[in-house]
Amino acid sequence: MTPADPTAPTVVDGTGRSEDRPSAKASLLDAVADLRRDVEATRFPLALDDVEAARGRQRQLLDQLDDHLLPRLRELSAPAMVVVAGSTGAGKSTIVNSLLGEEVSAAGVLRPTTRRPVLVHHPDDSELLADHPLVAIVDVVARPGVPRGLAVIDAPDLDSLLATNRSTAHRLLEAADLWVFVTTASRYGDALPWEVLDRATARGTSMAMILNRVPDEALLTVRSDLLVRLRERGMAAVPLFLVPDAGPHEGLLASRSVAPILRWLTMVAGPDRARSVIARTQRGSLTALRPWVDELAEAVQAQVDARVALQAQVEQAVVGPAQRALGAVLSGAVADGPVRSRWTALAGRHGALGGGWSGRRGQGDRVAALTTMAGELAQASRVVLSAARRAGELAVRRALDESPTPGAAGLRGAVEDAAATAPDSDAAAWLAAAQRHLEDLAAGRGAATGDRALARQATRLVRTAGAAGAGTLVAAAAVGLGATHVLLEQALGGVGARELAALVAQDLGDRAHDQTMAGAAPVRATLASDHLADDAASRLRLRLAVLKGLT
Ligand SMILES: Nc1nc2c(ncn2[C@@H]2O[C@H](COP(=O)(O)OP(=O)(O)OP(=O)(O)O)[C@@H](O)[C@H]2O)c(=O)[nH]1
Ligand SMILES: [Mg+2]
Repeated sequence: MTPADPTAPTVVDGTGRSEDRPSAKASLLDAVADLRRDVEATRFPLALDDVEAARGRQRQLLDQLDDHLLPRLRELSAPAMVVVAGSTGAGKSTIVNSLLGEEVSAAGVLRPTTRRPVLVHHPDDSELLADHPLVAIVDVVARPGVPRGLAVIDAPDLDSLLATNRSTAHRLLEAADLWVFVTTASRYGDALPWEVLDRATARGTSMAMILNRVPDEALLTVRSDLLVRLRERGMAAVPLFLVPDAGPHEGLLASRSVAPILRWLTMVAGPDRARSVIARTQRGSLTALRPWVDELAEAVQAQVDARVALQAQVEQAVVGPAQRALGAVLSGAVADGPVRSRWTALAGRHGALGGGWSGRRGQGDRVAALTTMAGELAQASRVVLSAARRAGELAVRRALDESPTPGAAGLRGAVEDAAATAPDSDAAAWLAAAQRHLEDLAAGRGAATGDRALARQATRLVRTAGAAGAGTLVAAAAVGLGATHVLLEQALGGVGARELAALVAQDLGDRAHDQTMAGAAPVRATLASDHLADDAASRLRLRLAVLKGLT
């Protein structure tokens, strides 16, 4: 490879591939390719006001990178893209045909109104164009009448009633190395031409203006008026071509009408000129896309800021309810109601648990009764855990409803979609944990490690009531069923019973607390997106800084 020089003339070998093709500095190509990847990967998870605009900017940026900058950096020797654009009926197709001296439409590629763009190039440039992404959306025609080094594109109307025409035309402009804007004597005062020209200026794109269908008598006035307007907009250097009105006619314009345009294009196509047009537009677009990337980065930052606010609001919203859920468990909410009345029935004089606790007689009945109690406890704790979960969800929903932060409403869906399913398994897990705590005690593990007497007492309790039954007793005592606590004290002593019950109560309280906190889980999951991370905008900003350093 020879040193990259974007203005160096191209030497093309017999295959049409250049031996000595100027290549963009690899680092610039890499930087633009990196930028493109990060622009494409950018997402806006929160429904903020500016999201649609930002997505539009993102698409525009990608079009510009894909259709113009990247192909240009990869293939500096590809022909300069000359896009002929303007309003419908301005005479774009007529002018392109007249420049070629033949109706490209005669080949059947043009309709009365251009919908599919036509790209005409010199046959020798075919290979250099083959990989260009625009080839997919245009009809490609090779004609020796086109100066080498140029590809002239007849675009659909820019301000079309047809959305597809509009978007194609704008996409072509993003891809262009040179804009040729065609308007008419009667329409050049419209807003469109000037908006488009301003855009080209802002992007640093090379351009020319063709004023078509100028009546002879108006020629002088129109010319001076236009020159004044161009000068006022800092566009004095824009080449201006006036094409006289041909009157009612079909087909091509007289060749002398378009001769100045053809001369100019041929000049522009000269190797040095074409390269400098290309290089100028490329510099322009590299500079012009900076504010776009900035805009995207800012939109990402707005998402991050909203995420920070929403996260704080949602987390704040569940703290109180979670604390209350814990408090409710510790103050005996699970023991109230069915659990207590069932115990009263079972432990009453005629109940299975009524005839003392440890005798051999009636042991089967006692185990069955404890199983029934376990069922009641599971049911009651499930109810409390579900309520805790719902309280969390409700608090989150309310926080979102009342939130002044944009994007809050869009998160409601996440809360509504989540089904409160967890408490079932959590209730069973808690009962299992109660049994495990007791078994730990019996095995000499846990808080009272080393208390041999307590371990023996616990072992005896497990043997008497069965592991599950003893666990149930512990769970019942833990949720505040006083009578069971008395039994537990008889079995383990005052301190042992209190500590074990407190441990198991805290376990359930923690589960209730966590259930409430889990009410915020769906929102938390949405907000945990990488696209909302603190440094989400910094990637784009970094790409921008690298690009600034290279241009
Ligand atoms: N009277 C008159 N008609 C012209 C002149 N130049 C072009 N036309 C006619 O204007 C009509 C529109 O011209 P086109 O070349 O199809 O216009 P266009 O800009 O390509 O239009 P779209 O493809 O719809 O965007 C055609 O019927 C042309 O023959 C002119 O100088 N005088
Ligand atoms: Mg047309």
